[in-house]
Amino acid sequence: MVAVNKLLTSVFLAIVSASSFAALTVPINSKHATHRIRSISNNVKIEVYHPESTYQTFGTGIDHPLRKRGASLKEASESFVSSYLGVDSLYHSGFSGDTTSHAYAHQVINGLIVSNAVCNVAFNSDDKVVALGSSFVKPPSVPSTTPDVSFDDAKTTAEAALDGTYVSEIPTTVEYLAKDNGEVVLVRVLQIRNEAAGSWYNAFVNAHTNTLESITDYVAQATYRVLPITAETLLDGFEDVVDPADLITSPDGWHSDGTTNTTDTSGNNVLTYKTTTTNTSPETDADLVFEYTQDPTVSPTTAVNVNAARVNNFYLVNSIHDITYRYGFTEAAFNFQNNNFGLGGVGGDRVTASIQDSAGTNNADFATPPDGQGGHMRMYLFTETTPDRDGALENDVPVHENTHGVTNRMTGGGTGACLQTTEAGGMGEGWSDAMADWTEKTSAAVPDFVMGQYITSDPAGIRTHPYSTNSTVNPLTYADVGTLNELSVKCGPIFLHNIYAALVTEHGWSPDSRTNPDGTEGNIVHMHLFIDALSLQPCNPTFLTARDAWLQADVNRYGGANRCLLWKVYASKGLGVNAANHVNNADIPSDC
Ligand SMILES: *[C@@H]1O[C@H](CO)[C@@H](O)[C@H](O)[C@H]1NC(C)=O
Ligand SMILES: *[C@@H]1O[C@H](CO)[C@@H](O)[C@H](O)[C@H]1NC(C)=O
Ligand SMILES: [Ca+2]
Ligand SMILES: [Zn+2]
Repeated sequence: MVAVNKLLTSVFLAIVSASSFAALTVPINSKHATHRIRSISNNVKIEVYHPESTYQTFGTGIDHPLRKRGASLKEASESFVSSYLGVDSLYHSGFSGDTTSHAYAHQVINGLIVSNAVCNVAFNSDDKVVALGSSFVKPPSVPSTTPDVSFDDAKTTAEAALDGTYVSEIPTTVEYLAKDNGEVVLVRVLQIRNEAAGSWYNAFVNAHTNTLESITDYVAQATYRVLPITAETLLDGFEDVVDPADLITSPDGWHSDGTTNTTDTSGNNVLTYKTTTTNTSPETDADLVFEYTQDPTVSPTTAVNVNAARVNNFYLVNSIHDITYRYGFTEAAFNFQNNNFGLGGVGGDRVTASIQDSAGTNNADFATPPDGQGGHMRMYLFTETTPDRDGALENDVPVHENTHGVTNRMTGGGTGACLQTTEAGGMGEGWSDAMADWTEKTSAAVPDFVMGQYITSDPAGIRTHPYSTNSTVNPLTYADVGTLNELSVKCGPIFLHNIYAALVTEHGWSPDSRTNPDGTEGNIVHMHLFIDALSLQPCNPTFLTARDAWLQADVNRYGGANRCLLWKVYASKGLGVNAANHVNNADIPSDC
């Protein structure tokens, strides 16, 4: 989602000193890394829990029992986890990228998986283990594996509690669920969706007591906060882009699903529509010339403006598909495509993008169900100006939303369930902003980055601070994570903006970074580390484990060449070597 509370942070700003954070004492929210309160409706809230992940990275790697024996990812990861942690696990998904292979698994007790006790193991090209994340639990006792509650009764409970209907094409399962009191409970697991309301959950209903125990929320959730108006004229940045499809990453172009060609805003990666999924363009163009000039003087709902918005959104989602594919968000790495061309992963899951969605205003959201179920983007109108403005016409917004799909799919092995805690969700918001920051660069300059200034007609945009290397302009540090709600946890991209700046200063800038990931320039290095770290990091990462995943990604791909550069940036924002529990630390390794 893109909306944010600007007022909240003004409170702590008064006490933050950008230059000396050592003396700062902040209330610690110890639940940020493991819990999150989800609002189902105005009067229903549910606090979800994910056992804390431990995360170890191993530099150039450690041995595992089946190393160099041609074992499958499943065999290698299960045997390593068993020997290293003494825990039984069941492989869920995995893939091999260009520098690392990744396996994702669940803990197993009495033959049943524990839904929220997971692990991920990464192997380098030498078949050594380079990273292990795990949130395994040791319950004092374990309830019977036999449900007392029928599926129909659990379904009734879940549908009533979540105001939606069971998604019958997704098989229901019986699993264990770890609770924050150390117990595990037996649960029936089923998907519940309400398309009109835009809600989409995985529901965990206690199979002995028939109560809703927890949810996974697939939607990077919408809020409807109104933003301040300041008068400013509409920007006009439209230009014609000819044949933008990257035929390496979208081999049949953007207007084909591999079997059928289209002449509207639908293809293998995305279907963009207004109101109904068949409303993909009133004037389909056999020559694929989609030139609609936005008329900013009339309502966004005027036909020409609907078309301009639909085409722009289609262009952006395809572009993000193609760019992130180049850097590793492939079919096997759980991306969004209908036809996977036999390259792994589960297909049938292109993004559907609804523009000018009538469900809300002044926001946007993106739902990321597991691999094989389509991602769903909703873009709303922004009502702070006359006429209204269209979120689909400010590139920051669709890029931000689409990136929720990338980060939710790549973290934790395509489950869509691994950015669920407050801290991980907050970083998700940050990565989405950072992707927009990256895609909008046209030179080596690294100006401050502002999100959402067009839709709000506010030069300050929708975040509390611009992203800036200047700590007066953006004083947020790691310590702020402990005090803020997730919408305001924007420290992730603050680090990322500054890491980007440092990498470009060190290694230069490539104008071809969107299609050529092989260069050595800083913007290319940055996007490799960004994408690589997503698959490496544990389920529900914290700022600390996400940092460690970046450092390990640098070892895997660049032999650790950027280690000191990264540490210096992290330390400058409070995430130094001895940072912990949302208390800043500025230490860097002694050899840096
Ligand atoms: C579909 O489009 C592709 C690429 O634009 C083209 O090569 C192919 O011949 C088309 N297929 C059909 C059936 O028209
Ligand atoms: C940082 O921003 C402040 C406030 O805008 C400005 O006064 C200062 O000159 C900036 N510092 C640098 C190094 O640009
Ligand atoms: Ca897929
Ligand atoms: Zn968001």
